[in-house]
Amino acid sequence: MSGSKCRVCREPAIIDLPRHNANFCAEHLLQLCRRQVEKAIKDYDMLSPDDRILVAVSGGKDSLAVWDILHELGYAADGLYIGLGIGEYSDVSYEFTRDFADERGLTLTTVDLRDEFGYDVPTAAKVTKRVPCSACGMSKRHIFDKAALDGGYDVVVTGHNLDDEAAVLFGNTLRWDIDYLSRQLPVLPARDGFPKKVKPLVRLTEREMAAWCIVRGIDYQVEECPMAVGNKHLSYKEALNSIERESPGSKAAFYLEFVDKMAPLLAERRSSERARLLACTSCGAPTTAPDSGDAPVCAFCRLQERTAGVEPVPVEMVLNKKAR
Ligand code: Q46
Ligand code: ZN
Ligand code: ZN
Repeated sequence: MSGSKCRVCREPAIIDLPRHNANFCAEHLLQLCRRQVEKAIKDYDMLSPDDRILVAVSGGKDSLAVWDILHELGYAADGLYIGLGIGEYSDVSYEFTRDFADERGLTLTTVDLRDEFGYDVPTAAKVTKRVPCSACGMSKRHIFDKAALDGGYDVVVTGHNLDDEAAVLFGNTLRWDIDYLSRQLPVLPARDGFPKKVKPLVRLTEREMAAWCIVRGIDYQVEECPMAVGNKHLSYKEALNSIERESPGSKAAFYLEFVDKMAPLLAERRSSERARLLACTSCGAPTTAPDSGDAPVCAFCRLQERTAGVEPVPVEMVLNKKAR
């Protein structure tokens, strides 16, 4: 960066952003990030000034940055952290989240999977014999949805950024998974049993969010989750990064043009999928009707049944098994 100047003020730059074909100083990087969030909120009708907002926080850069930006922009946003039981990774992630909330006087609620539901992510991965992210992601979605509805929140905010969304879109497109594609939107409206969900960081990259945290002095979990093994999104991100290096702006075009041009064509698919949902007979959450005609029980309740009474499995045990 030596010698390069900020596009706005001509002071020394701290970051180059090839997709904007420009360099920025710290102050104008923050301004750019704020403006991109404001634009996403406005373009996709994400939030109203008097909404009660619940932010899904993990202790990573994206969720702490989105909480910070919303707080700065004047939105009333509380945080919810879920203790996933992923060894030291979870302990450290919680500490960053708690310190962030304490320093700013923000309200943080914590739900511990093992204390409240009798399992953790490593144990769920061992019992289901599937990649840890599938039980983990499902559990998080269920708990955030329920907490938002029970707590009277208008909307759940997640820290998914442009890299995350483009990688998921890439995977769904490789498989032409129309059901997933039809739901891959920056805003999912509220419907029976589901709160409204929004992703204000869809116009910003991982690198920009890391820079936001550094400039703002936010300490966050820099380690990758050790249970991300087998998660294909990492290789999709690498593939997109190499395209982006050759052709800056490709990632944003891929995702944002999908949202503008393709997603509206999939609206019918979304509504037909909605019609297939029934209430779980155990917890009341919406779930797909079983083909067998049995009483519907949601994936979260089924996971709780399968893990009931199973001794906690250490993270290392699940990882070693994957490595063999
Ligand atoms: S926490 Fe859970 Fe992630 Fe770890 S196990 Fe996968 S989904 S990678 S965001
Ligand atoms: Zn500047
Ligand atoms: Zn249920």
